[in-house]
Amino acid sequence: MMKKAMMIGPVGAGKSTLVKVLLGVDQPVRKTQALEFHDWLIDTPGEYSENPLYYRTLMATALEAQVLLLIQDATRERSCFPFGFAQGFPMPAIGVVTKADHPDANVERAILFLRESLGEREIYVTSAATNKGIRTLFERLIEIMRD
Ligand SMILES: Nc1nc2c(ncn2[C@@H]2O[C@H](COP(=O)(O)OP(=O)(O)OP(=O)(O)O)[C@@H](O)[C@H]2O)c(=O)[nH]1
Ligand SMILES: [Mg+2]
Repeated sequence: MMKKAMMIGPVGAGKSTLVKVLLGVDQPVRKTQALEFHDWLIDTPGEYSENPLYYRTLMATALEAQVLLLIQDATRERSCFPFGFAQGFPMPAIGVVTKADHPDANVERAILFLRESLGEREIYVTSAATNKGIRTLFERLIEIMRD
């Protein structure tokens, strides 16, 4: 079975955009309405991370993944994950800051938010608009999924 990485994060955080750049797909993104399996990436609707009613579904789907990507939008003024959220999952998680290119981006703040839910795990700072950090993240994911 092919190993997979799963996107977790609030509505509009840039999960689907990140899926597209990681897969090299050139298509406009739409709001994600349901779980979507794209090759080695699992995309989730932001509502699944925002509403605890969906946590059970999120957990069940996560069992199909080898690694979780906790997505934090650099322009967002709060975290959407509860404290220690990543520790509640049995597989490793890494943090990804999105929209680092944005004029309202605050990357340091985004990293602090991720630290609350992720602890000391690795964090990658990215922009799908400029491709910043995308290659490094891609290579790291390939490495994790090869193990
Ligand atoms: N400036 C900038 N905008 C981005 C970036 N990544 C995503 N966006 C924009 O953010 C908006 C939301 O992106 P999506 O990828 O649809 O977000 P999502 O997390 O999949 O949202 P849901 O499907 O609702 O959960 C879109 O307008 C994207 O163009 C980025 O790196 N930089
Ligand atoms: Mg989406």
